[in-house]
Amino acid sequence: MSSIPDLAISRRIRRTPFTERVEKLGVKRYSIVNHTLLPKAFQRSIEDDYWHLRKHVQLWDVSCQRQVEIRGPDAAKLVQWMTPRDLRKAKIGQCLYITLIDQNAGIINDPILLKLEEDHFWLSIADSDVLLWAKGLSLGRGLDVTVNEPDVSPLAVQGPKAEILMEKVFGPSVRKIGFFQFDTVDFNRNSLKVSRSGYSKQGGFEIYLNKSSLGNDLWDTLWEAGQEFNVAPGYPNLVERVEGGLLSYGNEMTRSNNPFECNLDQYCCLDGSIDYIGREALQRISENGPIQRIRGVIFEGEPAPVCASPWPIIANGKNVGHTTTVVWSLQLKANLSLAMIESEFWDAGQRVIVETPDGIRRNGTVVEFPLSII
Ligand code: THG
Repeated sequence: MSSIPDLAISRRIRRTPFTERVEKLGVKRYSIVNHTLLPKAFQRSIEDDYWHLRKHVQLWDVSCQRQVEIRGPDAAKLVQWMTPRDLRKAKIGQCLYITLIDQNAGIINDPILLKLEEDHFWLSIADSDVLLWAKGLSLGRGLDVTVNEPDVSPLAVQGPKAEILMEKVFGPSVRKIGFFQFDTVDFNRNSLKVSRSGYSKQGGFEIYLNKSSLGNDLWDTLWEAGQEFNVAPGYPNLVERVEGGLLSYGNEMTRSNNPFECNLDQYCCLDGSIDYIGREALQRISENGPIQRIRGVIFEGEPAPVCASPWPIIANGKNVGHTTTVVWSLQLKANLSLAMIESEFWDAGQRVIVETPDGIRRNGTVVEFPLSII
């Protein structure tokens, strides 16, 4: 086995308001999302971090979830034009999981939308350059909006003890924030948005730090207050998110997938009552039905090697799909994959073979999505 090569870091790879602190705590590995560092390992094993996340509370530097701010008289019109989700009933203070699609219904991104005011939105984005897409659309359509990336860096507080830690730092009002809603809290005489959301199924909050210079203070305050709750540094945990069925842009979906293929049907308005990019394409796909969908596949054998490329999935002697993300499930004690599978073979219970890169063909079974294992 060759060792993992180092990454050459330049100014093009952006540090965050929390990088100093995560480095002090011994961050061991980074990924890069939206041209920004994302911690992916600290001193403990990913397994230990998984169990810790399910029991205690973690601070995650998810500054790479950049905000694309859309503001001005035509802001609501632009945001609705970018997504098939019906936003007519969206309320100020609400977070909405949405897809952005192109004219072929290919997925551009799957952000969380925060509605700050009637004419003011943040798209809290996954890994693709939404800022340029939104700027291009606004210029092309002559819309009266500004599109910016503000100085906003989310810090996620995740795990079952997130609520008690947040209450200790920001007061009891945070308890009233409902799932996928946000409110404003005070920190050092600054007002910060806080949402009840995050890229795990363990519950928690995201704090949208709007002044980079306060990064160390915010981290230290949560860190010190969190000592009695066994706080630890963390990161979006691959095993936990696959078990929980959370999708990842660039892995389960790319621009060559449409929302149905990713089981995002419930976020698509198809009755023709709203106008958005890709509507005709999406309606056409809906009429014929998608040809493939994301499913789970559980397969046997030793933990599959860590490898980010897709592996073939075989049934009846032919290729019927591919893996998108594979983990060793700590709950199932088995290999668990999210996988894109053709329609004839996507029913739960379908027997398949997964061809792992060590050349071994492993027997597997398709399971429904969302996976009902947690
Ligand atoms: N938080 C914030 N921004 C983000 C993410 C985040 N941007 C990038 C990425 N994550 C966006 N992708 C997702 C995918 C799933 C969820 C959140 C962001 C999620 N889904 C819930 C589920 O599937 O159970 C609930 C969805 C719903 O009820 O609408 O939480 O994590 N700020």
